[in-house]
Amino acid sequence: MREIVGSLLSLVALVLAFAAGLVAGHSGAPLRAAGSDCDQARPEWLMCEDFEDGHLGWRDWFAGSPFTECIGCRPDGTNNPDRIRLTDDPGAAYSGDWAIHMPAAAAAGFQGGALTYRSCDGPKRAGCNLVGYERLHFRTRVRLADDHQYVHHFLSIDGTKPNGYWDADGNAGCRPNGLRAAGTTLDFNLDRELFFYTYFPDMRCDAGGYCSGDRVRDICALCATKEMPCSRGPECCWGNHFAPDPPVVLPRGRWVCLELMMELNTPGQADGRMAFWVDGLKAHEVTGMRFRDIPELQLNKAWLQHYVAGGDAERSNQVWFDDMIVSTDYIGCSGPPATEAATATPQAATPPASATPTIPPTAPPTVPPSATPPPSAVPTLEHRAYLPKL
Ligand SMILES: [Ca+2]
Repeated sequence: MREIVGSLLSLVALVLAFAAGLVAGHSGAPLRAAGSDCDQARPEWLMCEDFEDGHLGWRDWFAGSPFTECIGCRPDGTNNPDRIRLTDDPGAAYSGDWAIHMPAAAAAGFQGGALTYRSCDGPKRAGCNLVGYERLHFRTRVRLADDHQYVHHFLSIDGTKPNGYWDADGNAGCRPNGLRAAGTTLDFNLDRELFFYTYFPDMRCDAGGYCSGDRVRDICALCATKEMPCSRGPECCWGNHFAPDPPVVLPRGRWVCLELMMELNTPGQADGRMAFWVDGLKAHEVTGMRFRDIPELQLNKAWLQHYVAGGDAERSNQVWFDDMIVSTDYIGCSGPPATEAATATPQAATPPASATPTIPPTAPPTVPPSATPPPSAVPTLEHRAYLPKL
């Protein structure tokens, strides 16, 4: 009897403690939203942002966030809500209540926005010294509006030397020299077919034609100031495309789990890689890349970007992001930790035209019981249907 009474008392104490914890949670720091991937962070994750502190307002949220720069924000640190905003509109978030919304509104000339993560050595700040990595994975939940048509540039992984914070920026037109910066961007075209848009030392560049006269002179002059002179003669370099065949389409109107990976090569060898996954299915992998010639050039930046410049579009192209993660290993979409190898089935990497990519048996992209995403976010046969576009 005493034991039973003791057990009952323990139970009562447990209930009271639990209730007290809930009250403390509500009166103190805000409780994290149920279902966020950030609640189950893994050791290899460098950052995880679920935007659930959005109720703090832009400035305070940004100060506490892992991001160092914002495109679509004003010099005083506030956001232009016509370009980038935190939202708790009903149904707008994948996890919890909050997400980031880039409305590309008419009042902003239909321009998009971006948030930059850098792996700072110490507290985050623009211009910090950087910790570099040989391989980075960048995963986000993304939802394009039903009528989304266009983005100029989308999600990027980049890298520099530890003290070269800005060296990965503003290099458009220049052939990388393997010493200064490396990176890749996951873009999609007007049919929403995904592809890597990549600069690398052995890339194909344009010469002659439009790339003549003042234009190429200006480009080569700019590149020379960035230690990337046109040493192979006058040329204009734009990211080379690496696309899966058949194409893989980024759906509109629902949340998609999108992950990209970049792995640097061993200096002196062409063994670099890049890959991307859609809803946990490997959609494309590129191997044999030479991105760099020195070990000091490493990866240190992930760019949550929906870049639409002024004059690019004549209508809004809206996008929402939630649950962004940067990791040194494969992230996946949910559930128990998976390994990249588990998903890297040859069939999924380079599907023959008639094949339907299959969900790897060892890493099912299922939703954990604690998460309650909208039903449309659960991979179904409908997802497979868009993968092999005929
Ligand atoms: Ca969220």
